[in-house]
Amino acid sequence: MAKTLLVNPPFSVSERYGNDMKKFGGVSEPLGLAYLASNLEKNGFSVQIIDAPAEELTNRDIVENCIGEDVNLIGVTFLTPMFSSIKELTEQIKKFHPGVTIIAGGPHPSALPERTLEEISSIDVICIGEGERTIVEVSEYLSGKGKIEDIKGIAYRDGDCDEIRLNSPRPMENSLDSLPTPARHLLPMKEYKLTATRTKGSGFCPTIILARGCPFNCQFCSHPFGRTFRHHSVDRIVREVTELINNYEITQVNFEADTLTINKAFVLELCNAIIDRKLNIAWTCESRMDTIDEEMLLIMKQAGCWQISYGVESGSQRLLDSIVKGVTKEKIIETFRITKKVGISIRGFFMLGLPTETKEESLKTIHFARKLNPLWAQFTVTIPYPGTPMFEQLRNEGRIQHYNWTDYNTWGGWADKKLPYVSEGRTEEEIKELQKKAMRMFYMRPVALFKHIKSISTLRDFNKLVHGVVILVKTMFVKSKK
Ligand code: B12
Ligand code: SF4
Repeated sequence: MAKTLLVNPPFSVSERYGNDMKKFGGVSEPLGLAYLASNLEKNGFSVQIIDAPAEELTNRDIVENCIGEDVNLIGVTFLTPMFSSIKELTEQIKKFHPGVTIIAGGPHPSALPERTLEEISSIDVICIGEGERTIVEVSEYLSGKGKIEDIKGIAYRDGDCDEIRLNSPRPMENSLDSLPTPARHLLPMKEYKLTATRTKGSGFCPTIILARGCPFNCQFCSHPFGRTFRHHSVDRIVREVTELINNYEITQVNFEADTLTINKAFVLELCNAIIDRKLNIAWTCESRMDTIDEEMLLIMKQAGCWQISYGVESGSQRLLDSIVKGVTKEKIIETFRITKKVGISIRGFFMLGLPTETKEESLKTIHFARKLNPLWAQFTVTIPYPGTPMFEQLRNEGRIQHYNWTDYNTWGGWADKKLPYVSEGRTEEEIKELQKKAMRMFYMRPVALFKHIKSISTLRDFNKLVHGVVILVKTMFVKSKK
């Protein structure tokens, strides 16, 4: 029986964060592939997942050791900075296994389907958007059922004339519960450790996707799951948590959703169910500061939520408005206040180098972060990712400096990547230095250091703190390359 191989390509933590910061990076499960796999299994197809980052495999390992004679379809997933890895991997696959069909999906090829087929000639088909139904239809087509031109949501190379064809779009999945739970049994679950800043203890903290889609308009976001908020039922979520407790003995979990708290009734129902069924699980999530209130925070805390990540983005109201964040600084300050009041720890995300940002505004952002004083602050360099309104605008204005996708990394200051965009009147070196300076200005304060010392409960926490201080001190002496 023909088999499908789904591959998460090699993309190491040091490629993502740079060597110094790699200890803070995590390796998380490729849930997109696990969703595809469970749908293939449900439809009677044989499937295997290779997670190269978790299994520490190189492209060579994959090509030489993982592709059996029975494999007829290989599905690869990728984000923009994984471009070179995917290009090399798929070229090698085609060289050594020419008969295999390669389909690619994920945020980068979904945003640029035709361009990706032009830039990577070894890819045969691109899946645009959600892939659960598409992968099943492509597998059926390869086993002789149906026509490729009828498969919604793909772009492909027409074998006869080598032209690129784009089929009609696939509507987003209406009922998330109709999708089986991700095939975690095909993943090396024990290898996953979420980023050190969002886990307790050992770091083993699987993710469950609660909802998809977001109606807001942040200009830097690519909306891979569209603009309609769709959530799993509370019963299904409780079942998934229970499965993880029973199968992997988890004590903590990360709840992922584009905008979890947008639907208050859903959050209250979920928290009440977690409390009533005594799941006794510590969890983290992300939220928008204008969709949460004290009543929700209180019940979230009671249900086990210990940390929330908020995307603050900027300390300049002018910039918040220009990126269409839709939140005021007053609202941000108030949400931080009530979150701290109920005793939930905060991670704040801040963006540096936004379009038109001045030096003074960058400093304003760093000072705002200090004033808000979350336990963790993450300062990333603005990258206009394909599929975002920001990318479209900067491209149309001719302000994108290069399309070397592998350098599209928000940790470019640490990972030494050539930034694709530098805000007007600023230099690349300055923005990269700024990323490090922001971390120093935030963490090298007695009040921040004291908070971290107080939060130490394991040797891992202690090591994290010592390592953090050492790399920040190092940045005072080693300058970023241009
Ligand atoms: C959680 C998250 C993270 C987590 C963990 C991600 C992980 N598991 O690897 C953390 C915080 C670590 C993270 C880090 C980064 N992230 Co992130 N992240 C997300 C977020 C919020 C959700 C991702 C998720 O869980 N999706 C759920 C699964 C089910 O969806 P999926 O993987 O996309 O798969 C579906 C479809 O895409 C499709 N599909 C995917 N692959 C394939 C393959 C085939 C063959 C087929 C047929 C279909 C298919 O079918 C799947 C099922 O429907 C998204 C935003 C979003 N809503 O997607 C950003 C997002 C994916 N991240 C993004 C980025 C840029 C990054 C970083 C590169 C940032 C950086 N350092 O520069 C890193 C790289 C991380 C890595 N994987 O190595 C961007 C990607 C943009 C782009 N053009 O590439 C997004 C879209 C946010 C944005 N800015 O718009 N991220
Ligand atoms: S709130 Fe989050 S998911 Fe929604 S548009 Fe903004 S960044 Fe994207």
